[in-house]
Amino acid sequence: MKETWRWYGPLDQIKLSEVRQTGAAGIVTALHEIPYGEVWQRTTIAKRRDKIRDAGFEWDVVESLPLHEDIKRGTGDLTSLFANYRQSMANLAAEGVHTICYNFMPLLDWTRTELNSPAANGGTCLRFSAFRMAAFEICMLGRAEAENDYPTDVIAKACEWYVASSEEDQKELLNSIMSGMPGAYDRFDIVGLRRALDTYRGMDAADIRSNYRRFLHEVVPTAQDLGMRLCVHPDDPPRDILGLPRIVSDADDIAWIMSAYDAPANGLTLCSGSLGANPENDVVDITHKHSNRIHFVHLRNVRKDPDGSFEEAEHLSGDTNIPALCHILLGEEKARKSAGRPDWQIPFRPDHGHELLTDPQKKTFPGYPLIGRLRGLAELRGVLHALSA
Ligand code: DNO
Repeated sequence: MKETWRWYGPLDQIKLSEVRQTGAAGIVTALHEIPYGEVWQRTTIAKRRDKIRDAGFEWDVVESLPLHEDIKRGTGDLTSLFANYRQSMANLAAEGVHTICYNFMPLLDWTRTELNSPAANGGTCLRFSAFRMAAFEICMLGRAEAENDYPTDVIAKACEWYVASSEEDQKELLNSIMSGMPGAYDRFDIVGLRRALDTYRGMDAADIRSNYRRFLHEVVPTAQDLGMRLCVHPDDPPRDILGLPRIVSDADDIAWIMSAYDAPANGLTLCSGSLGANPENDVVDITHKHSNRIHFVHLRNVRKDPDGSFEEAEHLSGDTNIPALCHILLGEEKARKSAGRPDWQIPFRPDHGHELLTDPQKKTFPGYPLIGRLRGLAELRGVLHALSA
């Protein structure tokens, strides 16, 4: 498997020369500065690619070519949005980038309630606490229906927290929940978030699914023609959030997506951490079932609590059997290679990492410190070496 590293471009505090020292061979990045829905122009793509090449890497994966919210909502000038998406894909392909990760999460990308939760050996990790999320939804946002989404003991704890919280605590919680959106994306305040949620009012999973099916039918044929691989990232956490239906959360969802447009270009980003946060998900089984459609992999682990909370564990501890996933993926690579596919190698990246040692001194994006990820990469490299021997 090809070792890659997520780099946020010129915004990133971690320089490509530092990434070199991790031993990673490829880069995962995006043109974060371009507003959602606009075309990624060839010259801009080429300039970023050349910067990556000059540092000794290939730009292996785009993460993400984001979807404008209108596509998920099924509103607005969809004809132009689909045309722009196809044009961006064509421009990327023309500049030699062929794998595109994206997600179909309404409004928010990944969601955590704490960005600096203490980890067992020192250092900190990202955490999702059910009661903090409940406190946010019920007490801060005032979303009435949220009371139906949590058990009473979680709601009681949420209210306790809220009553004891300072303005600073509430600000920090809002900031943590909004942090899954690096780059030039929208950050909502409470009023803005209420307004944004209203734009989805009345929509259910079936509506979002039909918008997703339309998107796939609009773009996958072009991806096929261009020899590109699209790969959807699972919802994180893999469940409805803020009353917004999420449709890329479990085995049934993924099976639905793969059959909604049955072609190799309609693929999956296997994110072990996202899928692993749902106790119903057997990540090893999902990997096994869809290995021929996995075009990109995020390796990460989570430790779950019974109430739906979870924390990001070290890469090789936690609830998911990462070596078992690696074993399946190495087998899949072998099968692709013997079928003579030039693109047999599957790029993966150590997804997230704890903040360790001097990491806090660099103001990196939450979940993306240098040393914590380097530790994860080194451990995963060891597993892959051992399994390939
Ligand atoms: C979090 C990431 C996600 C991912 C997007 C893909 O760290 O895994 O933000 O990049 O959901 O579109």
